[in-house]
Amino acid sequence: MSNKVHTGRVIIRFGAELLVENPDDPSFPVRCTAKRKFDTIVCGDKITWRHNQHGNASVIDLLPRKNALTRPGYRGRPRTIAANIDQLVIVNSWLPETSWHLVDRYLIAAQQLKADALIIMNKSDLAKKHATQDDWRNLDIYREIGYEVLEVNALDGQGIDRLSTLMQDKTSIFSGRSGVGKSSIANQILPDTDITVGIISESGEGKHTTTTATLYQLPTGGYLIDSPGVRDYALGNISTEELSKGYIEFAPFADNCRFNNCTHDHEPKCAVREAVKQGKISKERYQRYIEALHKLEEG
Ligand SMILES: Nc1nc2c(ncn2[C@@H]2O[C@H](COP(=O)(O)OP(=O)(O)OP(=O)(O)O)[C@@H](O)[C@H]2O)c(=O)[nH]1
Ligand SMILES: [Mg+2]
Ligand SMILES: [Zn+2]
Repeated sequence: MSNKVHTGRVIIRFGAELLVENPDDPSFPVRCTAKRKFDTIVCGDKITWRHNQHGNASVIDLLPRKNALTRPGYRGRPRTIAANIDQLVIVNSWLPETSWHLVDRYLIAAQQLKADALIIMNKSDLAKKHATQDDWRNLDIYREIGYEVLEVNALDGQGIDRLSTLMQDKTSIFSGRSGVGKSSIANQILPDTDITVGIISESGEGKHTTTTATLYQLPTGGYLIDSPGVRDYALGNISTEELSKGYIEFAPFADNCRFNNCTHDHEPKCAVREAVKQGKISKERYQRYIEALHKLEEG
């Protein structure tokens, strides 16, 4: 075995073992063992590695990250899910129903990661039965403030071409609740891949089928990371400033607030609140922002 140093991205991590891209033979990723000091390496990381005398491979180094998506884990400790993300694909469905708070939280996360964000409404075949006026209104609000909202059907392929185009040459991570169809959509985008898909219960709840974030190379260039479904995506440790920056439609008004550290809550002469009054910012989004702000302030 040559002693050459290779560079590759981490496909999946299980314990001390990593499956890593092999530039010499892309269809055969290599298994690498990682020392304790590399415990922080996650799916999507770029690393250097080499074959060793025993026929296996080991990690030499972790290369600098652009960013990393973390989730509050058990006991409140943040858990890193994946690294080097260009685009957060927020996957929702009509059943299980969508939490707009959760969508907002992912948009805040995207802003923090300096990543693009894309909102997917999957299971369009179930819209007739499950969609409410409120749901359509919320989707329109996201469109109005500049996000792309895609209606998708992972069973018949509706919306998949557009999604593929938007994913080209980027690393996109699929995030959202369990059972919304992240892996089903990934299967549509990756025709040669067969990711396990789960069932949902009568009540619409997913069964947490995907358990580990996994990186897939896209035939058209770029990468897709399929990730495990979340129950809730708490905000974690962010400042009130970071929170308000996640509501991108506030930005054009926030400069005109009387106080430059205005939280747009009860401060006098708040230009954001004024914009809400005048219908220039949606009441729904503002209301969710205030709820999130109070939650943050409670600690
Ligand atoms: N009716 C309908 N069902 C769908 C659609 N897309 C996915 N499903 C079904 O939804 C269920 C859950 O799909 P998955 O792809 O496993 O969902 P997931 O988001 O990956 O779930 P986790 O891995 O648990 O996070 C499966 O039974 C799919 O067949 C769709 O467009 N329409
Ligand atoms: Mg899945
Ligand atoms: Zn303000």
